[in-house]
Amino acid sequence: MLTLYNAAHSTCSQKVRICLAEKHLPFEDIRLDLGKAKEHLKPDYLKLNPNGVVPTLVDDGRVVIDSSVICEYLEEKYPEVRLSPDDLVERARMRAWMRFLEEVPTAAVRVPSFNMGFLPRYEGMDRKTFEGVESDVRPIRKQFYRRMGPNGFKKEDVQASLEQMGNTCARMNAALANGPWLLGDQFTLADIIVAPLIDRIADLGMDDIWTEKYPRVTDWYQRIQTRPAFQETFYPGARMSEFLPLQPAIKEETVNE
Ligand SMILES: N[C@@H](CCC(=O)N[C@@H](CS)C(=O)NCC(=O)O)C(=O)O
Repeated sequence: MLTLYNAAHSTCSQKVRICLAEKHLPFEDIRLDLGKAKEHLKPDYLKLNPNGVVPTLVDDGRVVIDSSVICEYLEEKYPEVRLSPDDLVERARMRAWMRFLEEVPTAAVRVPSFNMGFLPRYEGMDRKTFEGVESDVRPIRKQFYRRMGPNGFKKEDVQASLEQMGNTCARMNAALANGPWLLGDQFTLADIIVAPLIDRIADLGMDDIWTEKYPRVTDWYQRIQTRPAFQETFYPGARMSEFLPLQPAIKEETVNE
């Protein structure tokens, strides 16, 4: 029996939902409110996931956290549908993609997402109140929230994030020369981990990062959207733009004080 604590629009949750759907694994879908209710920061949830983030998987009463780790766990525990290469060097290549995707674009995509979608929640809040109710309560995201502050990330932070997304697309475009997937013929966890990030950038209306320069990324994105697992994951309400009015990524007047 699998239970997934997750949030509809969370890119990390979407990574795991794609993986579960690709493997045709049914699961109990517990959707947390990360907004007003902050259900991911309640004591009972923190017992499962002390990082205070989603997703968390519970498999027969045993807890697994961290989206990429959960995907690798599912791959090992439920190998009937294979999402990683048999060849060990190729598997290492897939893992190198996964680490890169966690370190670079997963972190980068948060910056425009917060500025464009979540910032209005803090409108009118002074820094002290913001730190009391928003940054200081988050086990692993205090500094991220403090850096953002109630007025959003600075222009340079947004620009740096978009540059990192551009670099990711350049790497994808190069790898996809041997496509259709990042590792060649086989659809793997690497494709799964990057999919929600590319989808988020498209949802934010920033797909011009790849449309002109990296045509193989456009083709890959079209291809992955035709997979039933993708359709299942991105159900109505799973995209930020569906429930948040999007603001410009860069507010010229942002002083971040
Ligand atoms: N490394 C973690 C990161 C998870 C994460 O950052 N989740 C976000 C949603 S995508 C979250 O729960 N954010 C809560 C918050 O900002 O308070 C993973 O991959 O599972």
